[in-house]
Amino acid sequence: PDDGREEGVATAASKPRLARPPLYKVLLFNDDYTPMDFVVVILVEFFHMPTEKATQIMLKIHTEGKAVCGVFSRDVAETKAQQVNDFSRENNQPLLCHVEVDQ
Ligand code: TYC
Repeated sequence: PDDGREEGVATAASKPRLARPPLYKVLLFNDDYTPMDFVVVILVEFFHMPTEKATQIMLKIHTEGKAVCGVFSRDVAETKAQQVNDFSRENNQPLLCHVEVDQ
């Protein structure tokens, strides 16, 4: 969908402008082992969601297989996914967090 951002097109009448860098989605994936409460804690602590929204997103992942938890710059998205995966492994949970480019 059109997000209203200008393309980085230079014309004779305008200064060249750089297009804004792409955004990246951070997704969480369902599995059969990670406790629901653990996923809610992740969404509250790493994605700053209120508990009610975190619970809704966790149930969406549980029923649909995955959900977008946030959209960020590449650096922030990759750092967040790494922190979530590190935290999950430290707590012996298989929960998976991936980054993909926001089309
Ligand atoms: N399916 C898990 C269970 O039934 C809960 C779960 C939800 C796991 C979301 C991962 O990203 C996830 N305990």
